[in-house]
Amino acid sequence: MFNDQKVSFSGVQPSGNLTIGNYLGALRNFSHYSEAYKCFYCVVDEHAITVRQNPADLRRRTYETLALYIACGLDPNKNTLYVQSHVHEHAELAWILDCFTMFGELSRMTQFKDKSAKHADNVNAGLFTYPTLMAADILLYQTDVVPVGIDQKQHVELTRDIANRFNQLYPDTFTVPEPVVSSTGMKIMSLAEPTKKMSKSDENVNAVVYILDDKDTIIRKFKRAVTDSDTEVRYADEKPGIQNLINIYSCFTGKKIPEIEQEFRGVGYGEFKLAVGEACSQALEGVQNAFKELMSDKKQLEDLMKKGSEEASWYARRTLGKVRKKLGFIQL
Ligand code: AQP
Repeated sequence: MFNDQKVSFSGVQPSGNLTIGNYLGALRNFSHYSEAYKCFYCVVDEHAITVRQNPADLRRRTYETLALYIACGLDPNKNTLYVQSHVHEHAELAWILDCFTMFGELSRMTQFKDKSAKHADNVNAGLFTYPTLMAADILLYQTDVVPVGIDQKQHVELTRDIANRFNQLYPDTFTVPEPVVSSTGMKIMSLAEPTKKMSKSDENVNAVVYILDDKDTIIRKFKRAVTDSDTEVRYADEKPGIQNLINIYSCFTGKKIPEIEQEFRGVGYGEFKLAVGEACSQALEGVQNAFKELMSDKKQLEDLMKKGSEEASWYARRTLGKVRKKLGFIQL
């Protein structure tokens, strides 16, 4: 909370091309707060380097992610949109919070376990302390709500623990944030392995539908989605592929699960998959058109990055100043 106004904060890493998982689990929900909350939405490029990135790709994706924020409905005049590395207070507060985070807590983070297994040749300290940088991102803005997909809930819960620990020693420093996980789209699964989360860094491009995929590609990917040997479109745990497709269809059409089961009763998987692909590509068309226009003017995107980072820095400086004072650092 800043000056009696509630705050929403979230971010997306430019670590790959954004997926419909990122869109349905996070991005699409950001704009729900634009009217009533002070909103900070950040392209978290510093998080992305916990895994090796090609510099040219990282740069391009940083522009693209900012453009997608706007294309997905975030008005830069109503939301503070910026790039994490442009606001140095994030990294500075992260170091301080490292000193208030326990080794055991970080060791228990599911994402650390998954990513260190996936990148066994590069289990760097940044991968391990990623959640304290995320805590710094959130706590710098006195955040009340953090809209995220379910995979990030554990990190927001750790952020709450860190904030409470700090507040106990130094009262009234941080607002303790709440994770907000939307009831639909909280975890979109891979089309190739439907028991695994859809991820932008998945090497199998057919497992992932990107927000910017064209209609034919989207339909082809859904047609090839792994399902089961049954033919019934039914929402059941033993049918993870179909369950995932029903979820996706529900997110894009707003239809409820029983209604979808009814709509596709007696119809084969082929027809259902085609309908999912069409609903998805139709819903993304407007986002894709807006994205193309935004990307045609890089100078405008840079101006927006500058405006956003100046706004964010003002708030970040206030919180960091308070933290430094409470800790006993000398103010010159
Ligand atoms: N499959 C998903 N379903 C629902 N929500 C998802 N999110 C990610 N994947 C899904 C949500 O998107 C937001 C941004 O995610 P991130 O960029 O911070 O990193 P992530 O959670 O690690 O996402 P990815 O796509 O899996 O990236 P990589 O492959 O780089 O690790 C978050 O709110 C996240 O919950």
